[in-house]
Amino acid sequence: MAIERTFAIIKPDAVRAKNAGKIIDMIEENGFSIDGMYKLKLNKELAEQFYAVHKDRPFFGELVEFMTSGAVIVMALSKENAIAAWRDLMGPTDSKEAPKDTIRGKFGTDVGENATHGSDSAENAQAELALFFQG
Ligand code: 3AN
Repeated sequence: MAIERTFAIIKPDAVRAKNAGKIIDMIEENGFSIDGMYKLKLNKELAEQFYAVHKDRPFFGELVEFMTSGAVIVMALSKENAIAAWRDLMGPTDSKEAPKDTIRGKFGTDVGENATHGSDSAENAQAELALFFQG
């Protein structure tokens, strides 16, 4: 199977709670390579652009407010089958339903404050990586 690259965010709730190091440990223990990584605070325009597919959802305003509420860490992760593997390691969107051995199960609170983001398809991975990692 080919090496794939995906895009990940450690969200403001996890950065605020000082769980970023533990999440990065889990990423490395699960065989991902971190090809790029930096910390930034998203502004409203970038958060709205990033989540544009959700702009008509009732939680869009809340989502943008949360994602701009503090620093995030963005990462380019690679391994075999990385897109699905990273979503498996994160667990389901609702942290309350996430198994305790997943990142959201360990560090998330609910469906909004769920510690991490991961691309859901090859197309979105490519677009999201291009938004945050040029060149
Ligand atoms: P995932 O991040 O697991 O791919 P999506 O794409 O359904 O989940 O949702 C994108 C983000 O929007 C989620 N990570 C979560 O932060 C937020 N979100 C999804 N559903 C809700 C909701 N019902 N209320 C608040 N925020 C939500």
